[in-house]
Amino acid sequence: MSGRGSSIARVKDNKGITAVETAFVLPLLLVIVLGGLELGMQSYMRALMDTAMEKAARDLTLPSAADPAIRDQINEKVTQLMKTTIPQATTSFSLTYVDRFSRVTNPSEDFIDTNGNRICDNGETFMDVNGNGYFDTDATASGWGKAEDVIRYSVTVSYPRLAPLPDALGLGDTVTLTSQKFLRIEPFSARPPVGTGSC
Ligand SMILES: [Ca+2]
Ligand SMILES: [Ca+2]
Repeated sequence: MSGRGSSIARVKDNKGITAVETAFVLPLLLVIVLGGLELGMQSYMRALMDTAMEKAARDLTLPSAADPAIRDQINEKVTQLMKTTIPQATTSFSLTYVDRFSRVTNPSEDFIDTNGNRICDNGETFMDVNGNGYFDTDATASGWGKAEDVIRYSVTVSYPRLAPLPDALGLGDTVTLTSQKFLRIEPFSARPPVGTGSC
């Protein structure tokens, strides 16, 4: 092959290599850019959600929050704030309660473990915290609770993923964020006494 012919061949080879490199690099670059945008939006939505929940949790400490209609209004404010950024955003709220903060991490009702086996048995006495007549290893209850109870108020926010990231990344089409706040109901009324039972 002449020198000129060899140069032309090298140029063609280089173009081929460049085309192959572009075919590999472009999708990767696109994923990086879209992923960055997605993470930025998630970060913003999470900050927005936390701000909304902070305000909602403060409102829930007011006596008026004992009214379910008022709590619905508080939830709606959170929802509307999330929708200001992404109108398709949906929210789901949850309220549960226990009688004290330590029961958030250790939700079992207390009992007198006379035989030391860490199980409420053999007629051992338990404190029926949730008043259902039974010993519960998890005394967490749904709803608003009563005076001095500790409320766990949580929200799940979902919205369609903005960037069409490949399913191969396993990210799915929907972004789901959660936030929770703990607050104590003020003793606006007398706390009812806790009964006992026998396992
Ligand atoms: Ca026992
Ligand atoms: Ca019980």
